Amino acid sequence: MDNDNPRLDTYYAELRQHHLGPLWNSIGRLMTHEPRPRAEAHLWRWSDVRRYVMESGTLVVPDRGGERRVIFFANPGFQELEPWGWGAMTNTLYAGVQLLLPGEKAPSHRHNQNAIRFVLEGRGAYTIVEGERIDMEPGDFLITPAGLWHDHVHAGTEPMLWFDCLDIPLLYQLGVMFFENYPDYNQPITKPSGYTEKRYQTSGLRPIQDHRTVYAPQAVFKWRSTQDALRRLAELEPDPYDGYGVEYVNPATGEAAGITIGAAMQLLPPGHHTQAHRHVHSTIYHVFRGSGYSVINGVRFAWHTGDTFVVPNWVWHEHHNTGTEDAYVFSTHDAPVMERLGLEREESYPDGYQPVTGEYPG
Ligand code: GTQ
Repeated sequence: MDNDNPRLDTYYAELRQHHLGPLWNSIGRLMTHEPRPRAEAHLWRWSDVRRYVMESGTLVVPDRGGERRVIFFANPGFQELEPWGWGAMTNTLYAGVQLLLPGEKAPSHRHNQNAIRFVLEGRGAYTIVEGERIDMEPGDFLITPAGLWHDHVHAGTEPMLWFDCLDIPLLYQLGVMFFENYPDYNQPITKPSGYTEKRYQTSGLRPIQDHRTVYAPQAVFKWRSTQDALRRLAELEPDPYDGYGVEYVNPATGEAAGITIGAAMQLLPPGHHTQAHRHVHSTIYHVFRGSGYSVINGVRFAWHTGDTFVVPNWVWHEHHNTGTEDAYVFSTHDAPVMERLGLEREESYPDGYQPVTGEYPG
C-alpha cells in the first residue's frame, strides 16, 4: 500500500487518540499465516516441581479464599503479561500440581471452568463432586465438569499429590468466568458409594437414562482398567504418532471426557519411537512412568518420571522411550475446543523423524 503521504504520521496519531486502528498496518500481526501461540515448548523437572509443592505444605494450608494448595505451571511465553502470566500453560489450558496433607480439607466451590485431575502419589484422599465421593489412587483420571460443586478431603496418612488441568486461560480470554463458594465448607455426600463404577463398569453398556446426560457421567477412570486396556492394545499395531494410546471419553456420547479438555494415556514400549506430526490443538504431557525424550520443533527434551512438558499449537513433535521399561505418558489437550470450532488440522512430518538441532535445556 502507498504509505508515503505526509499526512499519514499525524493521521495515525489521531486514530490512536480516538481508539481506532488502520488494518493495513496490522493485518500481518492480526492474521498470521500459521498458528503463533504465545505458549512455548518447555519442560519442568519433577525434582523441582515436587520440592516446591512439598514445601508449600509447610507454608500454607488450604482454606476459603485461596481454596487450593496448588503450584501451577507458568509457561515462559506468557510471563510478560502479568506476574505469573494468566496461569497459562498453553493459550487455552492451565495446569498445576495440588497437595493435600492427611487430615486436610479443601473447601467446596463451583465455577464454569472445566477441570480434570490425574493422580500422582498417595492414597486416602477423595474428592466430592456434586454429592459423589470419588476415591483417588495413583494413575486414576478424574473429571470435574463445569458448574458442579467440588471439594477435596484427605482421610489417609500420606501426602496426596495430583495433577490438575483447567480451561482457565480460555475462559479468561473469552471474558466469561463465574466462581461461587458452597454455603458450607464441605458439601454432604449424597450419592451411593461406588456410584460411577456401579453405573459404568461394562464398556458399551449405558444406563438407560443417560441418553439425556450431556457431560461426564463417568467421574473416574481407574488406573487398573486404563493399564489393562493399553496392554491389550500393545499386542496390536501402534498408532504412528502416539504409540499405544487410549483417550478418556464420555461413555454416554463417545466424545472427549471434558467439554473443552481431552486427555489420553500413552504406552511406549522400550525403544519405541513415534513419528513426528503436528496439529492445531495444544497438549500438556506428564510422564507418569518411564524415561525417554521428545523432539519438539527440532529440540530434544529428555524426560523422566514426573516431568511435565508442553507442546504448543502446531509444532512438530515425536516421542522416544529410551528406557528399559514401558513408558506411560499422560497428556491433556484442547482438541475438543478446536474440533467444536472447526479449527483442527493435522499434518505428518514428511520424513517421519525430525533432525535434532538443539537440546533442552541447551
Ligand atoms: O481442585 O478445584 O488447580 O478450583 C485450580 C482451581 C484446582 C480444584 C486448581 C481449582 C482446583
